[in-house]
Amino acid sequence: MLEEKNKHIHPITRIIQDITSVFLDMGFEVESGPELEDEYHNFDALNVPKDHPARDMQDTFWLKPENLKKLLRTQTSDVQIRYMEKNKPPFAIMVPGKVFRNEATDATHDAQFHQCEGLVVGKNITLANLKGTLEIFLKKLFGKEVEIRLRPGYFPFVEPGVEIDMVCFKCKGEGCPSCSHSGWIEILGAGMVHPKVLNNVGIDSREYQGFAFGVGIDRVAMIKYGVDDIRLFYSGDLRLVNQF
Ligand code: 2U9
Repeated sequence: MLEEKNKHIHPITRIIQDITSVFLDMGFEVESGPELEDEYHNFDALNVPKDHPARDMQDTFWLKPENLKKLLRTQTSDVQIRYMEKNKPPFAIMVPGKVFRNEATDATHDAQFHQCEGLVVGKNITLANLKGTLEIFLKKLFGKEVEIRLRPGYFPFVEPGVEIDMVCFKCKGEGCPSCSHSGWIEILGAGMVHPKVLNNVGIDSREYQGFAFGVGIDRVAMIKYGVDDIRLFYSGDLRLVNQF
């Protein structure tokens, strides 16, 4: 694809291409949507409680005047909500995109970053489908030797929610500084779509089930390419981009 030596693809774009191609191969469609959102599609429809801290000024960039309730999306799930408002199941979609959080930055957090979120809705969809699909995804992205485990996790838009870890690449599970000596690296959040979320978009949750997941693209790029500060991706420093 890169015909000339002096052409480079930004590492975030590259990971988005890699992830997208894995899901296209599995029959997913790719969707996108607005970065400037309303409170309903970013929070209410996703079952995020009115008093949830994520809605605070400290965590979300609200646009002025504040009474208009417009914000910079904090997750790409608003796109899945918009898709479900217009389409009937069954479907499998994935949404790569930029999201924003109003928080202090450090080596692993930035005010903007990228996510890839997927959503599968149909009849008789189970947690086994979630586990199988995401195991295939991680093996295609990181290599066949990937080993995963599921732990319980909480996200308002899924029930049950799970966090998915992979055995640490560096120490193969022995424990090292990269994995905080646990032997595992957290890579995905996921779960079965909350019945309230399906009902909010007019899908009968007694007839249909779904699973959803989210992965931080910057985190994948940091792990895959050994980049130790997320802010480098947004610094515009060509010394980073020229290596890809
Ligand atoms: C709909 C319903 C449910 C998407 C999900 C996560 C769990 C998750 C994080 C991964 C790293 C965000 O970038 S990150 O910090 N995401 O843990 N995302 S379930 O669930 C959905 C999406 C859409 C309609």
